[in-house]
Amino acid sequence: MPMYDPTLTQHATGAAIKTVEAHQDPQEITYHASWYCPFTHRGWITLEEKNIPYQYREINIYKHDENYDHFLEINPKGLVPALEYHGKALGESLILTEFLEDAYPEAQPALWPADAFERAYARLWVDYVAKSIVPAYFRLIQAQGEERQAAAREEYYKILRTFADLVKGPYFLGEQFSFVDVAIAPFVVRDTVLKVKRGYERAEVGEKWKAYAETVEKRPSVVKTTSNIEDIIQFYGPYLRDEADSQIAKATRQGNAI
Ligand SMILES: N[C@@H](CCC(=O)N[C@@H](CS)C(=O)NCC(=O)O)C(=O)O
Repeated sequence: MPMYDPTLTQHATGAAIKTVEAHQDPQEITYHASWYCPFTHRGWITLEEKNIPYQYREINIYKHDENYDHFLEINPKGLVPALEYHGKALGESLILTEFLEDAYPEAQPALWPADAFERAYARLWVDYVAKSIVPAYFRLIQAQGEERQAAAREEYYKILRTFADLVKGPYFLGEQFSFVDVAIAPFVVRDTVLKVKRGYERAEVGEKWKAYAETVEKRPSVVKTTSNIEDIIQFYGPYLRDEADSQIAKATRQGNAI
């Protein structure tokens, strides 16, 4: 079981706590979530964005209780988030967000473009977020020593610039807020961890990135699902010391993705 920090808050804080409180009644969807988790955040943004009814259930993967036992039963991989729908469950944040669009076609806004080519193009960039941006984010968080941190920071800047150059503005695809923005938004709001602890500056990536990041972090669905940044920074403590033993932390150490 991953390392547990007993002083860490066990529930959402800040704006996100109100959203949790507003979603306690049973619904067709139960969202098994952890307040600090960037992958959880993607599905949560999607649910809020599309105004789909859901029950939020906090899963503490560090301290097992009844919620956790049920979660593990329906989702044996044990990674949050999991989405429970009519007694069946889906894991993997990017897959369950797609499911929401397919299962609730009437729920607006649509997060995939209607045009087939545009949709494939959006998928390419969701894939880039998952395979290039997210691993580089964790490499920078877990990098130890100034030299390695500087190298990881430069690498992260470079990877973000490739993405930022293609931002049409205000969102990645232009006027439409899409799954590309959903995929990256949790890592945009969590870049304060890098700013405070790793010397990262948005402006170093470029002005276009800075403007995009400021737009994404102000999106109401993102604001409503984000806890206080001090709590998020505290959550990353073991990662910042490279002591975390979660699957993603281990994969990062071994140079793999999960
Ligand atoms: N690829 C997964 C990653 C999910 C993930 O790594 N979740 C973390 C919390 S942020 C987790 O459940 N870790 C538990 C563990 O590693 O044992 C997704 O996109 O949903």
